[in-house]
Amino acid sequence: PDANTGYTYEDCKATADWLLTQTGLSPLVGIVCGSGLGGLADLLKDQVVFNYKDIPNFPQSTVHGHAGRLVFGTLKGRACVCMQGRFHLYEGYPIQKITLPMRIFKLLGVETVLMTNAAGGLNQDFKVGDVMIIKDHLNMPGLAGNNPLSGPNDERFGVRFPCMSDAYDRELQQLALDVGQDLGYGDFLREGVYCVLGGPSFETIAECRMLSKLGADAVGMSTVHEVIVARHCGMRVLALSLITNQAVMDYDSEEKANHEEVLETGKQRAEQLERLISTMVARIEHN
Ligand code: 6GU
Repeated sequence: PDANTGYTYEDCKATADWLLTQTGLSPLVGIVCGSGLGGLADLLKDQVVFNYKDIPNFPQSTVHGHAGRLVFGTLKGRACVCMQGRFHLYEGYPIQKITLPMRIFKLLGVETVLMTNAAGGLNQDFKVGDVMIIKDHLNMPGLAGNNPLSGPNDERFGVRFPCMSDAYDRELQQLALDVGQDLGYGDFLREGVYCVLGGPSFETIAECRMLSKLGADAVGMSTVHEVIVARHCGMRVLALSLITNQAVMDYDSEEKANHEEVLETGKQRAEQLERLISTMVARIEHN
């Protein structure tokens, strides 16, 4: 695979078949765990685990807070595959490499993808520890020409010009709200627009103000690329942002965004987020 053309369908098929021969499992649900939120993978029963470095074509995780493992198993009796650790633009990978696992999910038989991430809160009504159900996104790298679907299009995955106005599945958003209410999480569940940036530097104050004016409620460095590739090949998507810190919007503020705070908030809310997702998995319907 090269940076301009990405992986071919055959490359993806080879990786998926390699995994299928080893596990014999064809999960309907795929999960991608965000920074500090990988504990969910540990809840899977009857695990079959692969280190990313052992999977043909797979990139490696290089970020603290991201293990690099693909975990197969069952959650509430449902077969799942879970990425414990994801890939980011700022790690230096070509964008097609970051999103390769979505195509592997598809070829494994996954129909629904649940994603989490850690994000900075731009919406002034949000508090640290809030969980935002993503209803739409602003794709800053994409607007500037860095889209994971750039390059030749293979129709076996999807169409050349996929629609993104329905990127985030409405039914799954409603299910997340319902499950959240049932678990007593209503107080910290929010909805909003997620803005992705390339990172790894956090935003300046002026950038945060700009993003807020543009309609973003939270800002981060992941998820959107995966969502685009997942939607392109017809999987349903739900994505949740844990607001791990407030983006700094004010020149008087003493706050400084940092990765330690991101991981610390992750720890405090992780268990509830895990319960939210596993309860959703139990209630997701597949045809
Ligand atoms: Cl404040 N910004 C970005 N870009 N990503 C984040 C974050 C902030 N907090 C967690 N992830």
